Order: sequence, then structure tokens, then C-alpha cells
Amino acid sequence: MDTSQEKEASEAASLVEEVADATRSGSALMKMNRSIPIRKYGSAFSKAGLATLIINKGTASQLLVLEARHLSSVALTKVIKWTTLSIAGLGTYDAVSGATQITQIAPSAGSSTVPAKAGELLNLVYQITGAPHRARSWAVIGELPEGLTHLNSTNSNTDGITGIPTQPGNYRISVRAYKNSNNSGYNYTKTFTIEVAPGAQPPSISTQPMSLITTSVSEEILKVIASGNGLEYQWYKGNSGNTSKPIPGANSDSLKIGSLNEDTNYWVRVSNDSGFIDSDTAKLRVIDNYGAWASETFRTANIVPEMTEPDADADDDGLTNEREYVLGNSPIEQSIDAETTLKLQNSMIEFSFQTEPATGKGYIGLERVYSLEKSDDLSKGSWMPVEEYQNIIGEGQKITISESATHGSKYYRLTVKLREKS
Ligand SMILES: [Ca+2]
Ligand SMILES: [Ca+2]
Repeated sequence: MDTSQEKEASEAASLVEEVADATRSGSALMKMNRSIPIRKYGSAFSKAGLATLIINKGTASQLLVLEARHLSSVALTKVIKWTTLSIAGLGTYDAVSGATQITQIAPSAGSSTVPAKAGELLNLVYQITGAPHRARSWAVIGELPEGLTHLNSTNSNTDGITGIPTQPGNYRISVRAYKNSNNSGYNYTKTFTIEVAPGAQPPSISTQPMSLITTSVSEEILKVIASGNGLEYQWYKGNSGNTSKPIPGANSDSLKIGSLNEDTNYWVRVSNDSGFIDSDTAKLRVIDNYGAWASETFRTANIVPEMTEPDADADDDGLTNEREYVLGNSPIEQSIDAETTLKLQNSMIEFSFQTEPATGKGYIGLERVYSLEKSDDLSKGSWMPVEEYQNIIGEGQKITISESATHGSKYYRLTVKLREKS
């Protein structure tokens, strides 16, 4: 509850006291409605759990339904506003003279139509004026909407119907005031149509935020499409339903995400006065590519855009930019591979190479793997994998292979590739 609500609730509470005091003393209510002498009597309306307070004044009278301590302050405020309105309306009804009539006081003063909403409290109040006698009993003819109850006042010119309607629709009912108790004697009837509108709906989501694959240099936008009245949004990191990581200021139907260095999940809660709905989890996987690497690597270099293309060789060292990316070399410094050696030693062929880990911008979500192949006869172009040396994940380690030297020629080649992390 914010400060203004607290203030309103506090004012509402003191107004309740004021009305109660006024009706006890029969005087203080003058403040609210000039020079109207008021008598009152109270009774409990146990069916709805409400305390009812009935204030009578001559031929005109008012029924005040004070939902005192059981209601939240917000509901209390509503009731008090309604109460104040009714008291203000008293003078008008007081002026009615002559013909007997039953009139709606609230919620739609003077109308024979009663607006209501499914799921919301309705206090229908009506009164009889111009009758030569006070009404001793009241009846409702016709079927009330489900959830509503007749107050069934006795010895009162004011009566009412209260409760929370559940089913939308139009309901035609008549109320009848009787001169005598137990619905007997002279009577007067008025017909009202209670129009129960559909209640407010919680939001629904028609389009979920989408999972996608991105790179460490891309920006992405997640979007949700929801329907409902008065929608509010809050985006979170993590999995749907876990509210531990709200994103400050992320309160619209879309979320802009800057570059990510790791896989991250997002979701959004859409809410209104009637409830909320949580979106699915949108999973953003970060898998880099040449473009991400190039945009990072050439960012600060003073190089014409054409030289950043995969097929170009920006540093003129014989390795295309794309090959430099795969190998883990710099594309703007000439690369000399001093780490790969091949030597013959004690009848053994020793072949060694240094692996490079795939880390940093351009390599998120990727790993660099090395495989060794050999051939006895290049002319046949028959490269065979060296079995123990396939798909070695580069972690900066030095790999050394020794094989006994046999007669004839022997050729080795090392293949390097980048792949999604296994
Ligand atoms: Ca190069
Ligand atoms: Ca280079």
C-alpha cells in the first residue's frame, strides 16, 4: 500500500467513525448534509458478513452498508465513496413529493438499469418515496443473479440487494414494498434490470518471447504479445516463474539485450488487476562465428572494410582472415608458426604442436579441435586418420606424437576446426 492509499484509507476509516458517531448522536452528520435531522437504527446483515447501518429521515431514507473491518482498505474506500454519494443525494430524494415511486439510489441513481460486473461487489440500494406509510416489508420477484442476496429490510423505506455476481447477463427483477409486515397489504412495485458485465480478465499471452542463437557482439530484442486491460510487464533473468532476478527498468513488452558472453535465459511476467501470466523461458545461446570475431578483432585496427572479409589477408602472411580465425592467430600481425615441429630422432619420427584454446570474443560457445592425419604416398592423396589423435580439444597443451620411422616416405598433416562446444 503506498502513502496515498494509506492516507485515503485513513480518511475513509475516520469517515466511517464520523458516520457512526453521527448516527449515534444524531447531530454530527449535519457536517455532511446541511440541516437534515436524522434518526438511525442499526442491524447486522449476517448472510453477507456486512454490518448495515440504516439512517432514516422522514419519507426519504438512506441505507448505508458499511463494510467495516473485514474489507481491505481499497474496498473500504470504494464503499465510503459510495456512501458519501448517497448522503449527498439525500436532498434530491427529499425533494420528491407527491406520487409514490421506488427509485434506485446506487449504483446508478434514478435509473431502472443496474450496472454490475461479474466478480465485483454490487450494492444495489433503492427506496420508496411519496408513500403515505413507511414500508414494513419488502420482496424481490424474479430470479436474482447468482451471488446476490436480498437485504430484506423491515420497517424501512430503503432496501437493497448485495453480493458479488458471478455470471454475466441481464437479469430482470422486480422489487416490491409492502405497507404491512410479511409481504402483505398495499404494495408498490418497481422493475430493475441488473446488467452483469463480464468481469475483468487476467492477461493472456498470444506470442511468447523466442529462444534464439546469438553471438557475443550482437544485440537482440525479445518481445511478448499479450492481451488484457491495464497490462504491466516485468522481465526477469532465469527460468520462468523464478522472480529472484528482476531486470531493473525492464517494464515494457520488449526487452533489449546487449552482447552476452554466456548462455542466458529470460522470461516476462505480464500482470493486471485481475492476475498475471508468466511467459515461457526464452533461451539465448551464445555461439560466435567469423563475423563476431572480425567485428571484435578489427574494431580498433585502421583497416578498410574489404580487408576484413573472410577471404582477405589483412596482414599479408599467406593466411586468409578466416584461417587466422580458425587457427587462433592474429589477422593483423604476420603469423609464424614456430610451435609445430617435425624431427627424426633415434629412428623415431617425432611430431609436436601447440594447441590454442578457443576463448574470448569470437569463440563463445565454440571449441577448437585438432586431428592428425598421415599418408605414405601423397600421389594417391590418401590421408588416413591417426587414431589416437582425433578431435583433441585445444586447451593450450603441447601434443607430441612419436612413431617409429620406416622405410619410404611418411607425411603428416594437422587439421584444425572450430565447432560448437560438445
Ligand atoms: Ca593473414
Ligand atoms: Ca596473421
